[in-house]
Amino acid sequence: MANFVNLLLLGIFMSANAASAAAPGCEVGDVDSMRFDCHPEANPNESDCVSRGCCWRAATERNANYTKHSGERLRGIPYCFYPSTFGYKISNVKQDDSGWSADLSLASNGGPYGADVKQLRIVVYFEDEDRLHFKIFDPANSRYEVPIPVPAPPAGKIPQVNYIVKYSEYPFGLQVIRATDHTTIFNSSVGGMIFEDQFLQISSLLPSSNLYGLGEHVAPMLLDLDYQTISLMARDRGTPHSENLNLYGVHPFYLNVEKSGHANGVLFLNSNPMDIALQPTPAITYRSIGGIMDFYVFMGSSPNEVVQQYLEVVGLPYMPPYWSLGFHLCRWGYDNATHTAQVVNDMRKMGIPQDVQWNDIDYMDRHLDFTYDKTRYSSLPDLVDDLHKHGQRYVMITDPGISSTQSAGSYLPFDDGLKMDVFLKNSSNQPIIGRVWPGETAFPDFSHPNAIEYWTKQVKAFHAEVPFDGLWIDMNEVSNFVVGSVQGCPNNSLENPPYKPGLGGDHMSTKTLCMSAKNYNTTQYNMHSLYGYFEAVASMSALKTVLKERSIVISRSTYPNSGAHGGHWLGDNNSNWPDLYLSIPGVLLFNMFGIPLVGADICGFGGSTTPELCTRWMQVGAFYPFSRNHNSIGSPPQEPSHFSPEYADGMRKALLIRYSLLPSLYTLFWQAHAQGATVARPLFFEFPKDPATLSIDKQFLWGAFLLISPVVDADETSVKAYFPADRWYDFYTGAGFDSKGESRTLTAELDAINLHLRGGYVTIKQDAGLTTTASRMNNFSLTVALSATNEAQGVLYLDDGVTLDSYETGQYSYITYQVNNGTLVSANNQHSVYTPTGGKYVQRVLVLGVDSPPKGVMLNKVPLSDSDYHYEASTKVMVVDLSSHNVLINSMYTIAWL
Ligand code: MIG
Repeated sequence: MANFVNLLLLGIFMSANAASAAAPGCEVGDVDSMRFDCHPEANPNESDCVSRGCCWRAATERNANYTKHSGERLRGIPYCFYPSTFGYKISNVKQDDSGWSADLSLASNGGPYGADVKQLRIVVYFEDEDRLHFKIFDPANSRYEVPIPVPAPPAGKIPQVNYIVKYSEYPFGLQVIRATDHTTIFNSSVGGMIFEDQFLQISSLLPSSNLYGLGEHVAPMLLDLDYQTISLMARDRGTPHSENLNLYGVHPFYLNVEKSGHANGVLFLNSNPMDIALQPTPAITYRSIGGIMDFYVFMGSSPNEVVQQYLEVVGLPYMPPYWSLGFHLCRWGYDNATHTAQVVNDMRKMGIPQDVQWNDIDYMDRHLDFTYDKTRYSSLPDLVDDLHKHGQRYVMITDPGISSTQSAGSYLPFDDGLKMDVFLKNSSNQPIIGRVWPGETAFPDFSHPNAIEYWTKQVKAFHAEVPFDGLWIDMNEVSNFVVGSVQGCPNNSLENPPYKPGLGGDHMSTKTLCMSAKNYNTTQYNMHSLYGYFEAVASMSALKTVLKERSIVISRSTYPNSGAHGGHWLGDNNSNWPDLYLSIPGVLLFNMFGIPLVGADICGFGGSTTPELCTRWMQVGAFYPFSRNHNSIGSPPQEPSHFSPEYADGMRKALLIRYSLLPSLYTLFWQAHAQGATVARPLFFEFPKDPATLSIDKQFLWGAFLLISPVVDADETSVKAYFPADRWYDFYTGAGFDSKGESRTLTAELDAINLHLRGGYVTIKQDAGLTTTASRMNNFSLTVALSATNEAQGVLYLDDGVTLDSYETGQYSYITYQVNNGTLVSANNQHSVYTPTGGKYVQRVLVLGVDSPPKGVMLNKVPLSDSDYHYEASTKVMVVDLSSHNVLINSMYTIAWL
């Protein structure tokens, strides 16, 4: 009898399944790639799947394994997928001046992670010619939205826009189509949309699988769409072992390059922990555990324009001080100030450029912020003084955790924090206490209205003791050595959300505070990944008040808009070759995110470097926009001055080239600040129509004009470099060649890094000194790299390098260079207010690619004497010596050759 019942139940069960597989809407799964995963958690099975209102069927194609991956994530073609009838229905569509709005009603099963918001509202803003903005939210209950500044939607009439927006009624989906070429940029008409309190999901078809971004992660530049799930939630995680693990920062922005070479981008403005699932369809699925759906779609249509359009929303990068583009030296484990000073002296003695010396937590008294050890570091103020006397700078680390265990009255950073009520709180409204380097600590809530005043006070007090020049803000994910707090965390739905993103199997509060910890007006559940961002805002604000000049904040954790307040280093890498290589896509990624002041720990943080590795790393690191050698405690020394001349010479040479190029690098930073350009950029940004460039991340460009082709492997004496179709010139000899889009094998001895100038661009150099202070006293030179049509152009931005808002207040000069028909025109007529101190001159002009010996050269139409120029027939380089002609760099002049 019992058996009979079982059989009967089984029979019913099976027929129900048969019905479900054939259920309306399940045909969508006939094409494996059109399946969107309805059961991303571990151990999917048919009955769970069906009870979610989804379809269950084995996959037919390759990769039909649907196996466990990374411990708990699933990877492969889903067996459990959404029917084409799953989601919301749109009604009540109303046009207005700047877009339209509508109601969305749940018209099928909702999600399995809690109560669904059955009535949603969508508002679509036609914000700009190339930017669409839409929000899907709960009209009845206001929910957390990301508090970064974004442009207000236009009040008036819709401008002329380069896109068409369509929607499907049921299931509701939005389609955004670029008008000029009818490419569908965003398309969520695939079903599976869910909006619950703690689970928001939306999928979109991608126009192509050339996808970049979605950081922070350590991975090759081109994303893998083979059923990969990227998790985003700020986490203190050195050297992740999987490319998709969540890391220090959160940037839910991607850039996509279409077959045509046109590019588009999408920002999901959400700061809750999330998974982003990629599949080869190609398609993307966002699964966030909170907030609202707030999307920006950027039409491009070039990669450079996509980044520009993105930065118009999240904020342009700030303008760094000139000195911050010099070389920085740091380590964890300088036992005392004398040791630190010794390193600086060694660098000077060896004649290796250095602008900034740093200290790690070693300098602190018992690891207390805003103190220094009066024994080991008693001479710290003298060290800083000495640096300043040599035109150098000093930066030290500050951690967010403020010791909560000092006796009352003995440690103002804690006492002030209590008084000003700025600490994050636990469920009983007391400061939540974690454990970091100083022991038990409270954590400032940098989003608190009092935070800037509080932090400025501490920065100011410490600056009166140690006159530092910038702040290194570490551990701000926020990092915590215990899970949640010293008292643990309450057991509630914020700590244990019904859907937990990947996170490599971590708890939500692994290495951080409880999710239910309270910010001023919300919880860490929402604001966790903004901790470092708000700390950077407060730190830059404090520095402006205290220093009254430009400075740097180098932050480990970042979020969109962080670039407006400082830079970033890529965190704890290791001294090995793969990490040297991966630093390049890391740097390129953050340039796409609007944080161009970025670099990796040169020579590697953890582990022991080797002289060869460190030399190669110093050479590529000399071309990181932010160039800092940093080392972990216990690792052998890796300061350039530590190596024998065989190695140190190659390091010095690379740094001297960097220093000679600083006027051009600084101009790139200004273009980033003023126009949203990238500083270091991938080759595909300049050559998007050349498919060979789409995955190149072992070479990169500075702006449009300098190609950097480093050695990233051991024991190499050559490097294979790709040259997109254009004219290229060897940086060292000036000899040029025309590439048809080809790889070349270049000699790469240990003493030099391969560099090529791109035809069509004018590079502005200044003779290198050993500091930027010294370099700025030197004269300039120009290198004109002629294109195949004998043309070139360039710009130079000049200011004093330190004054706040030099550009905004007009205290700068802007010089343009135009070259054609054998004539270079330098023009200062757009803006010419700043003149370098003492007046600086153009000493030399090199013209590369001059086909035949010049018959004569004229400066401002006056012939130069024969001894003022010469021509190298073997390289086709013409050198014009202007040293006896007093040509000011910021003046109008012409140079013509026949
Ligand atoms: O728990 O301050 O990423 O650069 O040297 C480690 C010591 C804390 C982590 C940073 C690293 C720094 C180190 N810090």
